[in-house]
Amino acid sequence: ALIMKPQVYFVLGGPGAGKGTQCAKIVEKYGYTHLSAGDLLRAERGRPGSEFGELIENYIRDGKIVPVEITISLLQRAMEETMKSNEENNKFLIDGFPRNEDNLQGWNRTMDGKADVKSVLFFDCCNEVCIDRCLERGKSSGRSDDNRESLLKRIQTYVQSTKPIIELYEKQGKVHTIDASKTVDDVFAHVQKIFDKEG
Ligand code: UP5
Ligand code: MG
Repeated sequence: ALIMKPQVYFVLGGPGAGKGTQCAKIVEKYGYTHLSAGDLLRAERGRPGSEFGELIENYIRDGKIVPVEITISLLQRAMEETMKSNEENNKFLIDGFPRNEDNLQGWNRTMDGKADVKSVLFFDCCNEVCIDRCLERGKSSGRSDDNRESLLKRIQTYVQSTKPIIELYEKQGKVHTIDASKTVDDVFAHVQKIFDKEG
């Protein structure tokens, strides 16, 4: 049988830019598998017996980026699980990763030749809107990082560490920049233009 390689879109943008919201809509319409690195880390944090639970919680609350070995192993396992039942389930949205140089190097080290990065969806949204959305969500999300103190740190990490990664991919001509400050439907209209072309 053919060994299919995972076809990956990285989905990046500030905290609360709408990555998860748009990924859900892409899954529904285009049949991708959505892997949120943040969700995978939160699940690992809550897994009884996890040796990383406390470390992950401390990093998330401080808006810092978890060492890549942990994140990559979770992503890799999730991709393998998805493709185990059907190899043709090889289209992935990797949401919220890679966020820094350590993430990028870890990905390249581990996944080189094993997965194709098709392109990067960059949900571009100003910091003020990002903060407002997360604070609003924080009223009911239960996320330990949806508070003003954590948010300032998340924004700082985003600007200092993640933006340069997006710029790096931009230089390779791999980035689709999407204005994420519009309504959910308007943002998705732009997303659809991209996926209708690229599949
Ligand atoms: N909303 C969404 N779109 C809207 C729109 N167009 N108009 C109005 N409202 C909109 O949306 C956020 C909120 O805004 C929701 O209430 C939504 O209804 C509304 P969401 O789709 O959840 O945005 P998203 O970009 O997914 O926001 P999220 O908070 O998940 O982004 P982060 O990047 O901050 O969080 P993530 O879960 O990816 O990471 C959390 C932490 O995990 C990181 O800070 C880091 O500590 C750690 N992490 C790592 O260490 N490594 C990783 O690789 C990944 C994460
Ligand atoms: Mg999210």
